[in-house]
Amino acid sequence: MRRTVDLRSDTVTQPTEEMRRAMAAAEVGDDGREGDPTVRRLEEQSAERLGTEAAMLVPSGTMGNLVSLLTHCERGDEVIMEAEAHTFTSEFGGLAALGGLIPRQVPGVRGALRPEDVEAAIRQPLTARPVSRLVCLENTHNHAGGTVIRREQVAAVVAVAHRRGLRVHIDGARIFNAAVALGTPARTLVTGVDSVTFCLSKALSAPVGSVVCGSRDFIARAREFRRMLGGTMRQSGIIAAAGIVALDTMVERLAEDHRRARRAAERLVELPGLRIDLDTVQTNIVNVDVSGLGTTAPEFLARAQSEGVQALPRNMRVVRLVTHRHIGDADVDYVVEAVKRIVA
Ligand code: TLP
Repeated sequence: MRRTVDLRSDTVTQPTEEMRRAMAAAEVGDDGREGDPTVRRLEEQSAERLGTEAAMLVPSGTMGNLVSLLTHCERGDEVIMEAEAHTFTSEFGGLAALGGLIPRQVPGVRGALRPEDVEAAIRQPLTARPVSRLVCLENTHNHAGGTVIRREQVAAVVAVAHRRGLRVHIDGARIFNAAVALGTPARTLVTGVDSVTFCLSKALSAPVGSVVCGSRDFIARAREFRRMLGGTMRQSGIIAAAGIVALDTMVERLAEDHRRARRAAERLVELPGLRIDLDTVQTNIVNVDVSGLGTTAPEFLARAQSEGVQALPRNMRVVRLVTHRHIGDADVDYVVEAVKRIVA
């Protein structure tokens, strides 16, 4: 039977009933003045989970990353990041346009920066050179296909960066996917880093919100940049209430999304003309290269859409499939059958 399966992103997840109830009942205050008690609770809980001194709610992952970069850097500074980092490819160049920062793209291995490549990219402090100030990591790495960065890999980059006087920020939009996939607490994956942004509004199913975590001093300064960017909200406990439910109830179940992504990938890779690097299918994202079909990703997706399957192109050759809370086993079966018809 025909159905609609939305694999465009885990951002399409709807808030749960429990989130809606918590939002309706939330105790709130003016977060731009004396503070909002529910936001404070979310921030304390987030700091505790990520093992940092403090945390701050922001409206989006994009703002969380930008605020963090602005807080760490001065205009003209250079920020080392993986070549396909979301902050570089998909945040409208905000770091350069709004922060005056220079992105230095370093190709990684399945999304992970190698410490020796980071070291080589750090500039010697000479006259007229930009100052290498910050290294950004992304975990999981969206473009590489939701790949995880292990704690040793993070620690190795942190060691190089700190030895050379640079700070480290993690775009952890999907850090809990990484934590669940590795069976490692999120706080262990960010040990030693100077700041982290994670998102409540993706696979964790909250309607809005991301959280920036760091030291007390870092967060105090970040609050000024959040206000500058218009990200200081008022009775935002309404949003935070859903975020608390997300952290309490939505983390462990991410394993189901990972299992379904894997199941989809293992079956799709059997079909002629489709290429998937199964080693990259570690969490809830599957990159499918459709160029072997003699078609482009947008053409393939138009066919998929007519079968009720929605997804987004990564580029002209690669389609991205994202599993999430609204995708069940029957949806995976349906997608595989629909793709079989397209391939045929
Ligand atoms: N990613 C979104 C879109 O690209 C908008 C998606 O569907 O995957 N870091 C990473 C690694 C992300 O994947 C995203 C969003 C962000 C930051 C930005 O978060 P938002 O959309 O909350 O600004």
